[in-house]
Amino acid sequence: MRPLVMGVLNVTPDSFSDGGLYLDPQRALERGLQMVAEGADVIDVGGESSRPGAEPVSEADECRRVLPVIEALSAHVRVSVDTVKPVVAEAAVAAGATLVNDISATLWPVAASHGVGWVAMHMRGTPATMQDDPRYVDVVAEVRSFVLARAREASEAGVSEVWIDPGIGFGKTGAQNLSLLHHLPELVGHGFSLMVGTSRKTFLGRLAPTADGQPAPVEDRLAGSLSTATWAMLAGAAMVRVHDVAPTVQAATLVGQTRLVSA
Ligand code: HH2
Repeated sequence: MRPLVMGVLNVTPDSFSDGGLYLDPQRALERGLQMVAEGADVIDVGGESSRPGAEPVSEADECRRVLPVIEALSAHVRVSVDTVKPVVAEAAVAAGATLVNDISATLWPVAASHGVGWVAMHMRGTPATMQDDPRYVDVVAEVRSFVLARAREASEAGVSEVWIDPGIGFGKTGAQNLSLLHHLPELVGHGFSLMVGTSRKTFLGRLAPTADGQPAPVEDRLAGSLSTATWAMLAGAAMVRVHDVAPTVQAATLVGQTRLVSA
């Protein structure tokens, strides 16, 4: 079986890549269905940007943004909700989401009480402060022990589907992101599925700077996104979170087929 592809659908005015494009629920639904047609296995609906310095959103506004989209899309595909708010997670599950994608790694009680899956992602601090001089003694060991501890807590609380995610770009320098990618196999084999999100992130833009030394703009980060998603899948990620679904599904299919050949 090939690794799963989670398509990103941000119903926000300010997400770093697709902000402002899908605030209208009908447009969001169309974008979601387009990603389903391209082969997405899960659509991750988010109503609050986590980019550094993003404006906080109230529970009511976040619900207003995500719930109609989740309700409509969940008739067609598995839907996850990208939130850090228990109230929003609960309402999203009632609307049809079956996976809580939680960058704060705190919402497992919601997943436990509703019998849905949960993603434990590592972040240093909060989105507002996470990129202020991130330092670790050993980034790989610290991220691994954090996500595994949270995952075990969730498992003990009764969550049967637990994902771990190193949180690429969440309070990490470019070098720390690369180190985490290099050591991804150390997150595999602990009893939890690994998911990874590198899609269009700034460190990929910095690897391919423009002529004046600026990071490549988001629309020019496909090569980095696809190669790091493929890297992650080969390293054992069971799911990648991406904006560019069609090419990533091709890469995932290739990874799945090479596994069959070597079996
Ligand atoms: N990255 C983003 C948001 N949610 N969830 C998981 N599990 N892993 C990730 O790497 C991850 C995530 C950031 O990307 P995006 O949603 O495109 O941007 P924004 O936070 O600005 O809405």
